[in-house]
Amino acid sequence: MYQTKSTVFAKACGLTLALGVASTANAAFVVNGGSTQGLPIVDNSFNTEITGLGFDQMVSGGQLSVSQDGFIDFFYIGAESGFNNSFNAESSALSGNNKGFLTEHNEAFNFSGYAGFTLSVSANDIVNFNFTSDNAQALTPVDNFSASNLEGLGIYSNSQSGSLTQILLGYDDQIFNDDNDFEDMLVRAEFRPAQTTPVPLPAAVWLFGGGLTALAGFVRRPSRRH
Ligand SMILES: [Ca+2]
Ligand SMILES: [Ca+2]
Repeated sequence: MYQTKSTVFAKACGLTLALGVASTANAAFVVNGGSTQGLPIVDNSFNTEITGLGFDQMVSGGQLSVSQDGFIDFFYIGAESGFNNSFNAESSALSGNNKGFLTEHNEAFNFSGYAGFTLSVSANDIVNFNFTSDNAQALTPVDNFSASNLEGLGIYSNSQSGSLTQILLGYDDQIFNDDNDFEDMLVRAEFRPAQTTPVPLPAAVWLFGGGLTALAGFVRRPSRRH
C-alpha cells in the first residue's frame, strides 16, 4: 500500500481524532444536485446485476459528499468499455490512508471487487475523486471534487436503504455520443462511520436493539391482518 511520510505521521494522531467524533445516526454519503432516474438504465450492460443487488436509482450530474467522519472503501467492480479508464481518489483527512488509484482490468461485473483501497474522510468533505479515460471524446476528467464534467458521473443507490452507506460510482466515457450507460468503469463505495472502526460495539448491544425492534413489530402486526 502506498504511504507518504505525512500518512504515517497522521496515523500516529488517529486515536485523538477518533475520540473526537460525535455519533450521528443514519448519516453517510450525501448526493448534492443532479437528476435522478429509476433503474434499469437503457443500454447499461450490467442492469441485471445492479438491480438484482437492490440498487433502484441513479443520479447523474450530482456531487458526492459525506456527512460525518469515517472511512470509504472503494472497490473496482467492473467495466464495459472499449477505452482504458481509471479512478483516482484522495483524502483531505489527517488520519489513515490518503490516496488510491484503480484501473479497469476486467470487462465484467463482480460486486466483491477486483481491487480496492480505503480512504479516511472528514465530516462535510466533498469526496475527492475523479475518473479519467484515454477516449479523446470523453468528458475527462470527471472530477467530483471540483465539480468538473459531472454529467459523466452516475451515482447508483438504493432509495429504500434509509441511510446512504453503499453506492456505485459509474463513469460514462462516451458522453458526447449520448451513450449514457454509466458503466464504462464501475466503482463500489462503502462508507464506515469513524466511531465504529476504532471501538466497535459489542455484538450483544446490536442483538438487544434488534430484539426490541422485532418485539415491537410482533405486537403491532396482528391488528393489521385481514
Ligand atoms: Ca458510456
Ligand atoms: Ca459502456
